[in-house]
Amino acid sequence: MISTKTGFIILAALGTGKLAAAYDDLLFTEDFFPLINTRLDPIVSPGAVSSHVHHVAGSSAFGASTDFAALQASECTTANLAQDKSNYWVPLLHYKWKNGSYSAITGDGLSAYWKMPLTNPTDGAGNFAVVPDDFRVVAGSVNRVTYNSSNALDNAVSFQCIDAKGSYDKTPYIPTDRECLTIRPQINFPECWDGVNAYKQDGSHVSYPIDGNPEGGKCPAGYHKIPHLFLESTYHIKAENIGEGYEWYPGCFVLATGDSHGYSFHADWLNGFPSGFIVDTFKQCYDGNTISKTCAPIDQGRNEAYNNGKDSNNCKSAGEIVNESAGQQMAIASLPGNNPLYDSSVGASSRSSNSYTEKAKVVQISETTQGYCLGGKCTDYAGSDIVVSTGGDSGSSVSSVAGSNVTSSSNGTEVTSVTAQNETATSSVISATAAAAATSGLSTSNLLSGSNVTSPSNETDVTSALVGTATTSSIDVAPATATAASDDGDDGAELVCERRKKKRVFQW
Ligand SMILES: *[C@@H]1O[C@H](CO)[C@@H](O)[C@H](O)[C@H]1NC(C)=O
Ligand SMILES: *[C@@H]1O[C@H](CO)[C@@H](O)[C@H](O)[C@H]1NC(C)=O
Ligand SMILES: *[C@@H]1O[C@H](CO)[C@@H](O)[C@H](O)[C@H]1NC(C)=O
Ligand SMILES: *[C@@H]1O[C@H](CO)[C@@H](O)[C@H](O)[C@H]1NC(C)=O
Ligand SMILES: *[C@@H]1O[C@H](CO)[C@@H](O)[C@H](O)[C@H]1NC(C)=O
Ligand SMILES: *[C@@H]1O[C@H](CO)[C@@H](O)[C@H](O)[C@H]1NC(C)=O
Ligand SMILES: CC(=O)N[C@H]1CO[C@H](CO)[C@@H](O)[C@@H]1O
Ligand SMILES: CC(=O)N[C@H]1CO[C@H](CO)[C@@H](O)[C@@H]1O
Repeated sequence: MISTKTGFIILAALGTGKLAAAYDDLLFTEDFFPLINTRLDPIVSPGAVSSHVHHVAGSSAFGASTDFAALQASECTTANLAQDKSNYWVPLLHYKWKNGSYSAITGDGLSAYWKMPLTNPTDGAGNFAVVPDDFRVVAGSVNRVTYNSSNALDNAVSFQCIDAKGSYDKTPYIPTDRECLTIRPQINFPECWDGVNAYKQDGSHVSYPIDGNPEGGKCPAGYHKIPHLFLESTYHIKAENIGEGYEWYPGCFVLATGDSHGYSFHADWLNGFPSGFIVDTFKQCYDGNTISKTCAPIDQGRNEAYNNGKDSNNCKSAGEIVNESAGQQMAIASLPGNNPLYDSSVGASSRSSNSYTEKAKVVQISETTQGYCLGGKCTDYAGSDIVVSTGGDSGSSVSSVAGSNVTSSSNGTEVTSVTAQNETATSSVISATAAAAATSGLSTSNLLSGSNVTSPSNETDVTSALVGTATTSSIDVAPATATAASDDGDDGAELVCERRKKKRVFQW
């Protein structure tokens, strides 16, 4: 599947090169399984909890302070190119339910297209600069609130929509005039570099070409051409990837930044390639006219033997996570961080600036914390110290949280359903819970289940509780990994388990 895709794109790119001289030519592609969805950003917020949740792919070392050395030393990557120990991340896409809660949309991970600016080299054909090992770059801007079609940065971001009629349209914003069956936020990275700095906070170590076209062109004076990265994050929009009851309406998709329009979309690349890899590969595989279809470093990198024997499908995060839910298994009342809903086309003023105190912390990932992705299936943080997010626009109602010893830290938070941590969900356990609820006259939709579930705050409104009455002391969660096998047709169980049964199937 992947090689078919690659083959197809190479052909398409060669065609493009002949017809439209202004576009860069493809060198190689990469497909990434998701690694983790969490509120960390080692480029923009090193060592700290970052401002919004990221959909992260690549090296297993990803954490709050990851650097080139940590990437190179990491065990594996979720890329299908073993040499690439980089991390890449974008804001996660969420669905806003009509009741105001949010669910993360299960994504396909990322795809990268490495292109070489063959058609407009500034320093002579094939003479590309090699970026430093600790090169870092952020493409796009989280603060952008305008769109100017003459501006390369604004043109770098787009949303590809495939609708039910099969039409395949690209807009600079998230479409609101039709339902997309597939939506793909995507971005071109700058392909000009100042030749000196590995990173500058203001982004001036890199630049887009000067003519407004982010996909190829002349660099500003003093900047050198570097390989061009185009990054896609694909979401298939259906109940399976969002939650039962999903229904499209204009404005229902919201980036983790709180933005329903999309101008704030951006992406980060923390370099983890072996020194000079991309330019060396170009030199080895470009025959002066086209890129060879067989290219030794790429062919070799597709082999899992070079990824410590791990297929990109079973490379698991060994880095860090933030102790909160990203809404992947249960809907959350607000987006993690201080990210109330806003529309980036209305201008900066629509972005509210609540006073906000960060409560969440950076935690080393482990089997206890869960919260990582494996084979395209992602779970939320489930450590004992989970924080209920209340920083957003929908006030104090938390529909559900998951974790062992779940506590609602915020005063007045309404918790209507809690599931306890501890794995091995089986249909019999879930049924037992639902059956116990039925016999005790409790409403399954307000079921508080689990061992040692406590509601410490007196203001917390727990509408009903079922503690310790199930036949096992460790009532499931086994979140996303619970499969359709647990669908025993018991409607009571469905209510409790609908989110955790979401299939996290990575598909191409
Ligand atoms: C749009 O961008 C171009 C090129 O950067 C600039 O010259 C022009 O002033 C911008 N237009 C507006 C309305 O900002
Ligand atoms: C997680 O969040 C809680 C609540 O704010 C905090 O007190 C705790 O220290 C955090 N856990 C870790 C391991 O940092
Ligand atoms: C849950 O709470 C009990 C009682 O406070 C405590 O003994 C136990 O260690 C806690 N479990 C976890 C996983 O934190
Ligand atoms: C909002 O609706 C979703 C989908 O039905 C549900 O999962 C979530 O718990 C609801 N939130 C509240 C606060 O009721
Ligand atoms: C909870 O909120 C109420 C009213 O807003 C306040 O009176 C009370 O002191 C708060 N309790 C805590 C523990 O913060
Ligand atoms: C909770 O509040 C009620 C009335 O508001 C009070 O009677 C009760 O003692 C409180 N419980 C605790 C544990 O503080
Ligand atoms: C994943 C997990 O935390 N599993 C635990 C479930 O509970 C049993 C018994 O308490 C533990 O042994 C498991 O480690
Ligand atoms: C999983 C867990 O924390 N179980 C505890 C529940 O509470 C009983 C009694 O308080 C403990 O003995 C269990 O270890």
